Parts: sequence; C-alpha cells; structure tokens
Amino acid sequence: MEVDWNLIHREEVSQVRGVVLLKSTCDYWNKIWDFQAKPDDLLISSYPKAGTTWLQEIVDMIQNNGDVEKTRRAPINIRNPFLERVNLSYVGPDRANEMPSPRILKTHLPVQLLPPSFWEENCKIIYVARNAKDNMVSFFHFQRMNKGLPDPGSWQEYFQTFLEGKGLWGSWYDHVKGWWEAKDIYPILYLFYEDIKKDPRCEIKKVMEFLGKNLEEKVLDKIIHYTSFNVMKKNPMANYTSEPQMNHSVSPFMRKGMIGDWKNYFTVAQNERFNEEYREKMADTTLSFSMEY
Ligand code: PPS
Repeated sequence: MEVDWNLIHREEVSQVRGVVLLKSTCDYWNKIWDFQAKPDDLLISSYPKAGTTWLQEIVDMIQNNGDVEKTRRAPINIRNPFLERVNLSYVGPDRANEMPSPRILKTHLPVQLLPPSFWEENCKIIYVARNAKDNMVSFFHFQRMNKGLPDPGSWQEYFQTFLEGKGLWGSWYDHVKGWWEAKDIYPILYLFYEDIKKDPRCEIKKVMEFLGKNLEEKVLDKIIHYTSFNVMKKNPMANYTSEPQMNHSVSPFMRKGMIGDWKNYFTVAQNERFNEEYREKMADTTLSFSMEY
C-alpha cells in the first residue's frame, strides 16, 4: 500500500515530572500510571534505540522454545504492547489489558515513571542499555524516519538536545543510571547491547536462566541465528516494515546494528565535549560502557 506521508503528522512533546514524552503519552498519563501489572508479566525496558526489539525477539524465541513459526505469529509491536505509546489506533495500556497472560510488555520509561504496580507485583524486568554515542546516532536516524515523532533537526542540533537531556524519554544518563540502581532492589536483569553483540550465546543464556528456561544447545544455536541482525533485518515480523509511520527509505529501522558507528557522525570537537560531560555525569556510578568493538 502506498503511504501518503502528508497524512502522517509529527507529534508534539510535553513533559511528565520534567521528562520529555510524546504529548499523547502525557495526555494519557493517569491511565498509564494506573496500569495494573500482573505477577507473571515480563517487562522489557530500555532507553529508545538501545536494542529493545532485539531483546523482544530473543525473549519470544526463548518462550516459544526456539519455534520460529510461533515467534512470527504477528508483528513485534502487536506481540509485545508498548506501555506508554498512544496514538489514534493504539493505546498501550488497553492493548496490554486485552492480552492473555503471560504477557511480555515493552517500555522506554525512566525508572521513576514506571507504573508502581510493576514494583508491587515484583515483576521480572529485563533492561538493555547501549553506549550513549551509538544510542544517540541510532535515535537521530529513527526520528528522521519515524514520521510520527518530532523532527530531530540537524545532527548538530540533535547532539545538543541529547546532551541537555531534552530529547524524548529524557536524559540518557538518568535512564541508564536509574535502572542500574533499581537492579539491586528488584528482579531486574541488566544487559548491554555491546555484550550481546560480542557474545550472543553467553547473553542469551543469561536471559534463559532469568526466565527459568533450560533449552538444549541446538535450540540456543537456532535462537542465535534467528535473532542475528541480518536475519531480523529481513524478518517482516521484526523489522517494523508494516508500521505505516516509518519511512524506511529515509533510514531503515534495522539500520546498521553495530558498535562504533558514532565515529561516522561525531566531529572531533563533539567527541571532546561529549567525553568531558560523560566523565562528570558518570562519576557517581559503577556503571560502565564499551564504545568500541
Ligand atoms: S526502539 O524503536 O526503541 O524499540 O528501537 P530498538 O529496538 O531499541 O533499537 C533499534 C536499534 O537496535 C538495532 N538492532 C540490532 N542490532 C544488532 N542485532 C540485532 N539483531 C538487532 N536488532 C535491532 C537496530 O539496528 C537499531 O540500531 P542502529 O544502530 O540504528 O542500527
């Protein structure tokens, strides 16, 4: 079907407790905050563009014991409702409420904005974090291609917005650090995009153990294969090609899937400025990232 891009409008933003979110999310905030989680819900959480879809596919493959046909039953955004996403045809909490348990849900909310029922029900949560530089580059391209999101402006403008923590879903620093602290209190498996990329077997095993699954090595081999970047890029149930507001000819959702692409975007001056701020903002945490392959 031919998409008329003029009919798709870039949304405005607003704020909840100082965090920039889509206006539709803010308008529905009470409903999102009151969302009732169930004890057997599994939540996949991340800052946007940190590897959410990758984790969603890994978890679904594990839950379906490596059965690829079952995993391809529906597009990924239908399989795993996006908690705080709301638009004309989609209300995250309603989608989740209509779904039978056990549910796998997705969120990009910073830890302080997670609906309290997830903590009350002691739900298992998998958080995936990605180094800030690659995360920023990926998000910039996503806002260019996703015509429902605000225009990111030029790379230089976007760089500034990101550093100031004024982009969508708020500050990357607050996000990754907040969830890092929460993992010491709640059942949270905290993973890194870079680790999954370097050693998918080891990281997928961690997810399996966290989910209480014990699958044979040959099933694990299959999961590694079907969740690899090149296979997921071609999988219409995982690559978001059925999402009308995304224009993949501007930049595909499955764009590069690599560590270190930031080197193709950061100028020397931007890199110096970034590194200086990074040192300051990460001085109060034990959390550390790899930005190189
Ligand atoms: S979203 O919209 O927030 O849910 O996006 P998210 O899925 O978090 O992030 C998209 C980026 O993850 C890359 N990706 C992968 N990388 C490696 N392997 C696999 N299997 C994989 N699947 C998705 C995707 O390409 C985006 O990163 P960039 O750097 O833009 O390519």
